[in-house]
Amino acid sequence: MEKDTNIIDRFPLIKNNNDIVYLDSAASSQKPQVVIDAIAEYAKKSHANIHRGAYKLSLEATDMYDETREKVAKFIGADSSDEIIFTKGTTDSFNLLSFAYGENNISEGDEIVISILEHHSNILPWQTLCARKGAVLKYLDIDDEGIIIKSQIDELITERTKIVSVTLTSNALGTRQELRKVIDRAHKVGAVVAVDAAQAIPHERVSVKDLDCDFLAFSAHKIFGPTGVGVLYGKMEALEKMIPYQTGGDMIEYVELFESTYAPIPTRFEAGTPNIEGVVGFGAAIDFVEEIGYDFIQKIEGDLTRYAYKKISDIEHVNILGTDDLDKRASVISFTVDDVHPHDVTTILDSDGICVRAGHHCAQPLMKRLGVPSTTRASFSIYNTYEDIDRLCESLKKVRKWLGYGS
Ligand code: C6P
Repeated sequence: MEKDTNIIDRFPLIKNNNDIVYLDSAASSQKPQVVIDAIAEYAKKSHANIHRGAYKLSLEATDMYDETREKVAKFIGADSSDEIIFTKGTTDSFNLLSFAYGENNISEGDEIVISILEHHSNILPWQTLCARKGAVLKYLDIDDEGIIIKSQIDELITERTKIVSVTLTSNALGTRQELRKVIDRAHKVGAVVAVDAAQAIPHERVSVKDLDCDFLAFSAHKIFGPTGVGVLYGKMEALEKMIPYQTGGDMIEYVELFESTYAPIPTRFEAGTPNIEGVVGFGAAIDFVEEIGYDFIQKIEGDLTRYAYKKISDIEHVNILGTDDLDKRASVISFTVDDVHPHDVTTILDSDGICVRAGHHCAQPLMKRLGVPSTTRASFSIYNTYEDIDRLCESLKKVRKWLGYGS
């Protein structure tokens, strides 16, 4: 693959740092200039607090904030921008959801079903809800490829199940899940379904209509946007069953001495001054994705993943985890190196300027299930090249030799 200089030119950190090979976009993607500019222009020309001022500058900032809400709604196919709640990120979205929905809709003996693939942010909020309410947390298991096993779905999701919360793409393995059967079964038994789209939405169009999920969570910083901004989408009928999570400024209608009434949805769930510049930058990130298109993203990432999978598989003592069916894999490759701890692998790669992530990837139950303490993970985005992968592989071949192994 020739370097797509057009794309690389649009990402200043990539363009200006040839010494770095950034292969950690699953943790956080780099930002294109248009996103950086949108944040800077907002700060230079349009900043004021929102929903408060009757003056023009504040109204303009409010319009910009709400414009992104419209863009997100259109981006994921929501019925209305009122179904889009801005949060700090996917973690915040799940904490909001588990408290605000769980408080009035979960009782002792109810069951919540998640999968063993989940990121901690889609585990701990349910653990704490279950502990508060005396509910039971259950896990869907995976097969050797890292795909949720379909045959257990009917047995695990029963009349007692009230919430099913599952990821569309695993952050640790990169496996993409086909959730149709899970979602249909959950709805059949009257449960609501939340989908973690944090690792899916950077790579594929995610439609809440096609999924028919009740809730969806993702973060802006994994899709070329700023950190500290995310989304909880909810079908309006599901959002109406939620109580406020955080209380205070902006989320109220009237406050009396001993009781208050709340603002309409979604403002009801956005207490305090939000990350306005982050939301404005998020709007620019969505425009950027719509401009380049998912076909373009998938072509580049698909080519890179196929190339990397083959090259990494060919390295002796390196073991890739998850499926070898690359259609079921996002642009993420997790691997172990025989006899070497992933942190040592990462340190050696870093000495060659290669940025990959090592550890349990905030998915400790999955690591246990896979029988590994941790892995090294390389993830690719549109600004990566075959040359980046060659550099990764050259460095990887040195790892065991550096540590005194023959090969
Ligand atoms: N995964 C990774 O390196 P936040 O941190 O709130 O923006 O996103 C949390 C989260 C939730 N679900 C999935 C599937 C995720 O991958 C993440 C974040 C990063 O894999 C940081 S641990």
